Amino acid sequence: MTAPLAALQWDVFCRVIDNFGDIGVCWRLATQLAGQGQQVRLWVDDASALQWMAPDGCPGVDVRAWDAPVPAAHEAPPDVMLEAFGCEIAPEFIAYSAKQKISRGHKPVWINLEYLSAEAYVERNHRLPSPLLTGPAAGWTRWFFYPGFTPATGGLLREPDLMARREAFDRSAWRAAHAAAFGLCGIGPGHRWVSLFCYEPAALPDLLRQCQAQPTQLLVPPGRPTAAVQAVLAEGRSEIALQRLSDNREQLSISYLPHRPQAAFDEMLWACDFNAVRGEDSLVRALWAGQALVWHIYPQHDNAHHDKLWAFLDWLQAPASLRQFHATWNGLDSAPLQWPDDGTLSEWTACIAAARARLLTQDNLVAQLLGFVAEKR
Ligand code: TRH
Repeated sequence: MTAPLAALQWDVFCRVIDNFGDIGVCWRLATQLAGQGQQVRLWVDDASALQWMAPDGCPGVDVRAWDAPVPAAHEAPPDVMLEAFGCEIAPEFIAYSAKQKISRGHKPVWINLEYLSAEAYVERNHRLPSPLLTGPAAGWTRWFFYPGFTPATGGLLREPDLMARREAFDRSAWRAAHAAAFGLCGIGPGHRWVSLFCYEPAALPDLLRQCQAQPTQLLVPPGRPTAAVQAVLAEGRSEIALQRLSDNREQLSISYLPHRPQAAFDEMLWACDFNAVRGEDSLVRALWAGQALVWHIYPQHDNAHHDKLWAFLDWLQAPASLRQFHATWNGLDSAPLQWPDDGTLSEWTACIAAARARLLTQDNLVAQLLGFVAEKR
């Protein structure tokens, strides 16, 4: 049993490759560490998305530009250095940290937090050391830390009070407020609410076409999802006329959403019967939402994402219909998209709820990181 960790100084490093997942994951990590009484400096090369993702900031989290000077003499040096997704901490910071080590006597715990995957290598590589052989930190160890879906991995980001907030969420009130804000009328209890956070799936015209067959409220976040939907509509590929900010037409109503803070993004997922998500962070949040989902996986040039997708679906114990839906949504085969009827949707929801129940028996990522650091210090 590891003793609880005193408040430590964490330096978290994030480089934004594209989209919002890099900073989205790092922000959740930083705030959840701060929620456990830790002090966090978040070094990021592009903090622009935080303006809408986290407009109020967070006590205990100090956001710094990637190329800002190293901490001043009166500031606490790092107890933990965590680089997200192999982003390579700046040499200046490593040199600074090595100098602090000489004066303080003990070196920081250095962690490389990896991407999320359900593939088998994750369990094998989790907690492996990588000794540094050269440079000012020669002789130190960098530790690989893998998030994941099984007890032998680092787990997933989850705030301690998340499920309580999820339970207390009033879905009807959220939907009514959304309808009022978007001037929607005629949205009854029989409507299916669907969120669409995706890249540019080839099956999007099919999805839009099939959504018209029953009363559906489609929530489309800004950026690539909105552009993708509007491109389909403009080309007439789904036989729906181009719509404005929001519109009620026949059975399908589409709302184009503005960017919203992460907590509000989560609530959108809780409010829906079906969530299309993408990347890494929104997938995890959709699992916690416990509703039926489809994952648009981040595509890699060598198609490495195919194995990653199948590994996830295996872990999920996804029924055949949900596997097929993922294959089509991700362009892995050209079978027609089969939008679920009510019975199939219930089956998918039950699958996600069961997966969530398995995950809830495991420690969350921050709890595991705290335990790991306590062990290695
Ligand atoms: O945006 P993503 O596709 O991010 C990524 C990046 O592309 C990254 O390079 C890649 O490595 C990774 O995927 C796998 O999807 P993701 O991970 O779901 O991140 C989106 C974040 O944006 C998530 O934290 C939720 C947040 N978000 C909001 O908070 N409010 C919003 O309105 C929207 C649309 C998103």
